[in-house]
Order: sequence, then C-alpha cells, then structure tokens
Amino acid sequence: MNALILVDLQYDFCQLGALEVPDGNAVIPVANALMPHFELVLATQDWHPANHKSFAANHLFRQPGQVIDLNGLEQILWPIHCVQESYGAELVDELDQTKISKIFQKGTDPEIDSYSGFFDNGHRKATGLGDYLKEKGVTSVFVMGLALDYCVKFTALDAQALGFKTYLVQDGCRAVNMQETDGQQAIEELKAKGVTIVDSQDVATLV
Ligand code: VGL
Ligand code: ZN
Repeated sequence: MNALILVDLQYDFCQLGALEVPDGNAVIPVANALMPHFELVLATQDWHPANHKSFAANHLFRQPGQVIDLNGLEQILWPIHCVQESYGAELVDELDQTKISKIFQKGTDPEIDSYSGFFDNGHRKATGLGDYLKEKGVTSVFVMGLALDYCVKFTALDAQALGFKTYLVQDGCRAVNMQETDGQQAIEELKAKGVTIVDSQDVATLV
C-alpha cells in the first residue's frame, strides 16, 4: 500500500506568511492533483506553542537566521510561525482537505524543534506517524510539501530509515534556500540515502 505525505502546507510557509517559502503556493495544485491517486493521504502540521524556543523572539538579542545551542542540539532561529490556533498555522484552504485521513502535529514541545513528521530533531519522541503507517500496511510513501530543505527533507529521511520505500515528489516541493543551493543539496542528500526522486506526472505509473 502507498501513502502520500503532505508536509506543512500551511499559510505561514506560503506567500506573505511569517516564514515564507519562495513560490510555496505553487505546490498546492500539485498536492490536489496527486491525492486522488492514493488510498491514504496524511498531512503534517507545524504546531508550535507561542513560547517555542525555535523562535528568535523568545531569546534575548537574537535574530532569525542565527544558530544557537538548544538543549544540546544546533538550532536555527526562525521568525515566529505556525503558532497553535493561529491563522498562519492552518492548512491552506485551497488544499482539498477532504482526502486527508489524519494530520500529525509536530513542534509542540517548546524545548525542541521537529522538522520531521516522524520524530523531533533529537529523535526522542515519535509523533505516531510511523506506527500509523505500519498499522495501515503502508510499504511505500510519497513525500512532498514545504520546505524542501527542512521539514520535507527530514520527513523523507526518517521514512527511508524506518524502512518505507520513499519517493520525493520534486515539483511538489519548494525550498527556503537561506543558501541558494540548499534545495539542490537536500535532493542530493536524499538520493544518497536511497530516496527516489520523481515528478508528480510520473506518480500515476508508480502507484
Ligand atoms: C519548517 C522551519 C521551521 C518547515 C518548520 O516546515 O520546513 N522550517 N519550522
Ligand atoms: Zn517550525
């Protein structure tokens, strides 16, 4: 069985959002076109409390983009984004949410960030997505969404490490690109770890 995982298709990562991913909105039609090909569609949602320590604003004399040590892990500081119950944290309305079976929220612990939809950045706590996929008999997962160089990358890496045959739908992703090659580098890293890179137009022949 195949599952589609839609990563963080939230207003704050789209146009005029708090952590805008360039051209992020362009992936919504790709998600809508892919969903009918899957028996199971899951979504992840970045879902931070207001006091989350990944926010630069929650540290004295810090700016977004700076890197700190957060409880022993390297943490990039971000603008305030995806605060629980805020408009920016909602999945975008243009996304056909009727096809999404379950939403997995992440980044809820203020002391640790969670880029992957499976585990926090320290691999300490699971979100339940991995067990859910296994219970449903999923063997292959297709991953797309925002942002390619953070949450999509780590979600796909964890999926692959958990033993799922993992595909990255390249045109369904956009990168933050703090360094202009970050998106391309993410693709190379994923390939090196055994993730298969595909285009959305090829998905129908693979499922
Ligand atoms: C993300 C940075 C901080 C993402 C989430 O969804 O890629 N990036 N929080
Ligand atoms: Zn976040």
